[in-house]
Amino acid sequence: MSDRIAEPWGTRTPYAAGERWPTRVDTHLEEGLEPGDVDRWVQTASILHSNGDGMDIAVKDDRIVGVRGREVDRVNHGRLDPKDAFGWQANNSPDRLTKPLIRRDGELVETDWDTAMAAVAGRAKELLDEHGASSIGFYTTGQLFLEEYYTLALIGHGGIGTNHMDGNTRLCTATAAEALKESFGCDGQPGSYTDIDTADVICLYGHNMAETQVVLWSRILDRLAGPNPPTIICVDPRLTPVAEAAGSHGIHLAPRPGTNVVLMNALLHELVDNGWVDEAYVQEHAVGYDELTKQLTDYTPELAEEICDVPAADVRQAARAIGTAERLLSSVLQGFYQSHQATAASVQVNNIHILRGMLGKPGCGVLQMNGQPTAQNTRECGADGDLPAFRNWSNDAHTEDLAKVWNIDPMQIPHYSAPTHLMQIMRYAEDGSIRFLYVSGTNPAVSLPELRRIRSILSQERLFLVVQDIFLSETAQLADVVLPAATWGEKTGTFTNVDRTVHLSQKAVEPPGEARPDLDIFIEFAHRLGLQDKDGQPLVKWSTPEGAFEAWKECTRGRPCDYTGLSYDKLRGGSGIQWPCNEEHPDGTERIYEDGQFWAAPDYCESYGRDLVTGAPVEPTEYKALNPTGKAVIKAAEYLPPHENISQEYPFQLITGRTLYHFHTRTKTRRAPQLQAAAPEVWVEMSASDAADRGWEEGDLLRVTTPRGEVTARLRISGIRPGVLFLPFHYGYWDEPGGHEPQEHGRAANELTLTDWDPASKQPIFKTAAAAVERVSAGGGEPAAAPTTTASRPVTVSVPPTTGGPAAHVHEQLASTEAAR
Ligand SMILES: Nc1nc2c(c(=O)[nH]1)N[C@H]1C(S)=C(S)[C@@H](COP(=O)(O)OP(=O)(O)OC[C@H]3O[C@@H](n4cnc5c(=O)[nH]c(N)nc54)[C@H](O)[C@@H]3O)O[C@H]1N2
Ligand SMILES: Nc1nc2c(c(=O)[nH]1)N[C@H]1C(S)=C(S)[C@@H](COP(=O)(O)OP(=O)(O)OC[C@H]3O[C@@H](n4cnc5c(=O)[nH]c(N)nc54)[C@H](O)[C@@H]3O)O[C@H]1N2
Ligand SMILES: [Mo]
Repeated sequence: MSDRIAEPWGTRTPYAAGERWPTRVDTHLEEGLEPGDVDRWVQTASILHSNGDGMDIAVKDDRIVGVRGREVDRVNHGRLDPKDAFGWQANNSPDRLTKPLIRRDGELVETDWDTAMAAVAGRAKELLDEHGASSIGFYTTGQLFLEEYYTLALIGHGGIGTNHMDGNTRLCTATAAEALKESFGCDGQPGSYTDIDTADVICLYGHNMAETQVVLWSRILDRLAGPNPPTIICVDPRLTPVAEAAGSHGIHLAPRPGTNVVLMNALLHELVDNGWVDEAYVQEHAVGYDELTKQLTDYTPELAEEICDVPAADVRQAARAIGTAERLLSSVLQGFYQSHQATAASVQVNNIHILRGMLGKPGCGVLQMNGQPTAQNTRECGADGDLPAFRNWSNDAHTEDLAKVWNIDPMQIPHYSAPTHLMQIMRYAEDGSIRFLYVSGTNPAVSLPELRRIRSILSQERLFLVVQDIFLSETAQLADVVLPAATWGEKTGTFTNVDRTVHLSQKAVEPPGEARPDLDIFIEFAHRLGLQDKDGQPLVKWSTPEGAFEAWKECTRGRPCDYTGLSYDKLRGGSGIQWPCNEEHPDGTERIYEDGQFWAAPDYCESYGRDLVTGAPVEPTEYKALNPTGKAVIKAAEYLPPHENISQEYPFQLITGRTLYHFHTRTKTRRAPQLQAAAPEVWVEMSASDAADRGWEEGDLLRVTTPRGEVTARLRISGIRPGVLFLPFHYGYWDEPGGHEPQEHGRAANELTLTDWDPASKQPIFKTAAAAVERVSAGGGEPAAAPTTTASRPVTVSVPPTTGGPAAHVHEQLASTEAAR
């Protein structure tokens, strides 16, 4: 047994380099139930992060009553993340949406499906007739299933013909995709989670894996607890659990937020200077090396010390570890993707691997991480605006090929310019050219930057807002029509994690009330619009998830993300399987780019790349000249200062992010009592020296302001670097009296963030803003209610530890006890 709130990573199962990671099967059931009481176990995978942990849902009397990790799954070997152990309770929540809602005289009232869908399709048709396809926008998520994204992409790109389609993956891993496209010509992770089992150096760039991919971090902890542990390098301005591990097993570099490019360039500078470069690999498999070495000249460790405020000696030490590693694994996440110069910095991580020839070999992965469980599919299927199966919108042959798959005219597929990214979609809605916005599985009224502006855009009279959700979120409260969806456990489909592992997630129970799978709702929308192919047949030709999957397989034939060798049957029963999976690789593919061959040839690549400073797409002819044979592309980048800098008025850098116990806007984790109790309300983190300078103490009530708004929160004095504030972004307003906006004090971090994005990936910047902070009142010795087990651990006073008690017990079955049986 383990209290999974007090010990989120559970019991250690140490192993040595090259050994198989031991299994540990975690089970959590409703209080009073034993495994023998369960009627059936239904196969699925995690939906509350991108790790893709395989699990089974326990069903009793047609209700979900718990979960168990899947021992046979390659990803987790039986383990569960605390969010998965407890988060399923949200499915059973009494306040699920069970009927469609429609706005009548300003109020949302219950209605039937026919009325709701007639209103949605009717308004879309009117607008198509009057204003054309560009009056219609779609904004989806990284939390639906592959089958749903593919159907939505077909409707948007192939049927309606709008270029205004994006996913919240824009806020999440647009930079992961862009960095992979820039360096390797195509999205898709080179590495595999099994690289953890053999790596001797593991670098985590702006990635608090301990809190955000708990099971993957457990795998690293088990290596650290075994013989010959790897060296850990952590780049993060906060003292996260990852940084603490790096402190004892490697190096923690805590740069000023927004200076990642300088630090990366300094690391590369040292690799080149010390000859830690695989010249033969670079010569044979890459272009752009000479430009890089020229760019690096000035980026000495001393410059990094000056700009990033990281000791030059630490930079040298980290570079030596990276430069002399035999098997180097890197992972990158929001500390890079949502910070200043996102793509430019992330690409430098790829450059390290190219320079060191550390790709396509065991232990040598780059994980340009995902965050959401199904974000990879949003990107693959084209629900983020890209063309399905990594087709290149600026290559006419690719559009023609796609049109053939869909049996439509190529001219019907918009490809005259890059797809409209989300922040631009919001701008078009603001200025009135987009009149219809269909939002599914995301909560922009809490998750987008500058919320005051977003609320005013979404609540406009002239915008017809459709929201498809499972709860009445802050965004749903602003809608004209709300469509109640079925979710994970209540519908069947597949999804793909960051290391390309495809899992089947099966329906375990009926959805509540009249809630319907997102797939069924999209298909009905298409039919009501009368969308047709060239022969006058319905454009969407499937009516079941498996039908959609089979159609998707055809769409991927011959493309990098080839699914043709997969089927629901093949995915049933065992472990998830990594794409590409086809005739040549019937059991999937552990690592790609094994032979230094990339998907970067001009006629095959997904993208010709962009200018990292201006974001302008590279012209096809330019790309052909630069990279005629499809090698890896080394792209150099110079540092540019952030747009919003600290000043006398706003002297702090504000970063925002996550805590282990909550998922995003908490629509699910708030409804799981164990998780909510662990992190019940918003807090703000500040360093001990900044607090002492002001005479402030743990628990004082502070007001944080930027030119956009204010947030009031209790002070947690944590291990964050001086000059920086941290706010978790999980706390919106739906569970406060009053609903969708702040009544008195703001508490959503995005009241404060700015409208700005990376030029190449168009990912909004959530991690560099200038802020002021003042004290509203003293806390009277009462500490902030922030977790003690995570990056928010208090450093000045002793605070009762975060625990979960009996309700948070997870049963662990360790491999050794199993063998002993
Ligand atoms: N518990 C939990 N897990 C989750 C999620 C969740 O909501 N809760 N969400 C999932 C999703 S969608 C995502 S995208 C991932 C995100 O996972 P992560 O990226 O690991 O999480 P974040 O907290 O957003 O940011 C990571 C770190 O970036 C650091 N950082 C901020 N600014 C900078 C900078 O300028 N430079 C550097 N080097 N570091 C910086 C922060 O201090 C923070 O510790 O998590 C996934 N997993
Ligand atoms: N300040 C700041 N802002 C951030 C970030 C940050 O680090 N800092 N991180 C950004 C990142 S990386 C991300 S991924 C976003 C996340 O931002 P959001 O996507 O807005 O957050 P969620 O709470 O996950 O919203 C998902 C919604 O989908 C609903 N839902 C869940 N399952 C289903 C389903 O099966 N069908 C349907 N139709 N609906 C469903 C949920 O109830 C919820 O309302 O936030 C971004 N915003
Ligand atoms: Mo994300």
